[in-house]
Amino acid sequence: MTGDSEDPNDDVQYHIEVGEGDVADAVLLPGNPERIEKITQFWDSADEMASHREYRTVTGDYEGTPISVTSTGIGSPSAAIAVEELARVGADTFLRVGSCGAIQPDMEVGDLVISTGGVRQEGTSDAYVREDYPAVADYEVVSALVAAAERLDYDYHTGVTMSADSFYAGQGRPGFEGFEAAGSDELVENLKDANVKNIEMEASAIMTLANIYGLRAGAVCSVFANRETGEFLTEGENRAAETASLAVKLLAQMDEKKAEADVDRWHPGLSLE
Ligand code: R1X
Repeated sequence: MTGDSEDPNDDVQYHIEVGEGDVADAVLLPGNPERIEKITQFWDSADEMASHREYRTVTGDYEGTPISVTSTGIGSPSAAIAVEELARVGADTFLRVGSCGAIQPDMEVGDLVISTGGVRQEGTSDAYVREDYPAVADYEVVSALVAAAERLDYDYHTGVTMSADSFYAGQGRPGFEGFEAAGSDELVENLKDANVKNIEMEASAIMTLANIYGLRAGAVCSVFANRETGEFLTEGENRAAETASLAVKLLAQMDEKKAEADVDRWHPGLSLE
């Protein structure tokens, strides 16, 4: 357990209130603090390390692999704070576990979307890099998430995710009293035509920061809403939680394979158990 970090000289991080040794190398990043139990139900142990504002951190193990979860709250500004402060205490792998709206017609509510990259429609990552810098998921994280979804037999899609700063106008939804932002009627249609799979609010900032720092990140989101068909259902959230937890174990296995082969990066030739 850590202390009160309102004192910036404290040895725990200012917002998330965790210190060295409180988190595993790999941290799952849901937005909602209430989703933490839905994630840790799949683990073999889970101890709360800190709870401050929207940030709640629990550390434990999944089938022998150390694992942590930190809730980020909604949006990229607070997600970036979580990545910054978790990296400072030693985390090097970040898996966003969230919900999203799907925009392709073949996507069902409850399906998973594993992001391979992001459209940076959030302003947070602009504070770090120029607009033409890509938001790209780490391929080891993508491989582990795909392998986990396959093992668990969950329906999933891979592709590009759009991360927005705004839930309403910025995602083509009407504002209060039907307000329509300029271009909002075409926004989702244009993304759909460009084969973007889903919309949420944090993945591109998390992936961008991780790339800048040489860390690994990716995202798996369950489809709560299909913007094409109008369906809405939250039942897929457990699937994303279980998939991400298993992916952390698979990433640890990849790391062992790399060490055995004395290489820096995992590749399919190294296989997995
Ligand atoms: O990323 C999105 C955000 O965290 C998904 O759900 C929240 C908005 O309702």
